[in-house]
Amino acid sequence: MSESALSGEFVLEKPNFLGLPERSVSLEGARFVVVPLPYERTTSYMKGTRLGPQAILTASRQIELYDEETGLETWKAGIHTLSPIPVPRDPAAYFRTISETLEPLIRAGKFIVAFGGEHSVTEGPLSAVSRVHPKVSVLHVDAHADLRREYEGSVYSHACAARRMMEYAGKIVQVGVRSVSEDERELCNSKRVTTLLMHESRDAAKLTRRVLEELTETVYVSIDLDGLDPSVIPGVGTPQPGGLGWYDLLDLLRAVIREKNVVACDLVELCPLDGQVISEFAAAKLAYRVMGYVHAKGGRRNRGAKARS
Ligand SMILES: [Mn+2]
Repeated sequence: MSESALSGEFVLEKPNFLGLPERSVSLEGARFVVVPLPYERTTSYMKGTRLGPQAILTASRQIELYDEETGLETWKAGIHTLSPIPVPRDPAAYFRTISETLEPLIRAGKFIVAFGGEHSVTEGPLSAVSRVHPKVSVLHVDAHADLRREYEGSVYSHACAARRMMEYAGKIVQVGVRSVSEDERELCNSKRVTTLLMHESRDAAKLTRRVLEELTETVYVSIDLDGLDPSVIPGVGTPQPGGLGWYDLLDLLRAVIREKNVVACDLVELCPLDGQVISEFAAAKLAYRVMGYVHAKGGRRNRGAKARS
């Protein structure tokens, strides 16, 4: 697919989502901006989430540009891939740099798709979104509640991701959760956090209705890939049995994107496994499908606007 491969010489290319050639994906013209965040500091079990963004970008070259579910060629709306932002020693400085980079793009109405890296990276794009949309709420897909104030001495631990989200969003709605510590329990289903435990939400249609009731109008979607069943994505840093099926998650995301104003999402905690590619491929396909749902909605809205005028 790449031009360098066709010409037979090896050229190190900037890895673009879907392998799109650089000239087709200017930042100015793009509806979607892919943000690789290869940050890993505090993983506590399997190491390797820093390799996640590159693995997703590489796998994305294998995706059909035509999306068989939406019937769209979403890439034609423009998907620009940013170069990875260098990771400094201080996590707060890193998240600030990400935030400052993304804020003008969000103001310009571009849809951000960030790839982690460990779950701590959510702080970067979410803080940028919250400055543009102060009433944002978060749909948080995860096997873990991630509500600890600090973990192993750091407030920026991946185990504190949802607690950090509360700094930027008034409401967090958690789905797929099947691992909660005793001290996280009091925050679960408190005023600002709705935790829909996996074993109590096996009916996907009911789950979707509940999520739509709890979210505000403007939504940030944070997907820790361990929220999915490990049969869909086995390559994650801290796997848990059970979880959302592929189609359960798609049904939920399709409904939320249709009913709410989803402005950005992240897919985090991918930890590539040796000898298999299903995890990064599924993550890449999930990201493209999310873009497809957003693009499909834009099309409907535009047609609706024309019909009314
Ligand atoms: Mn998790």
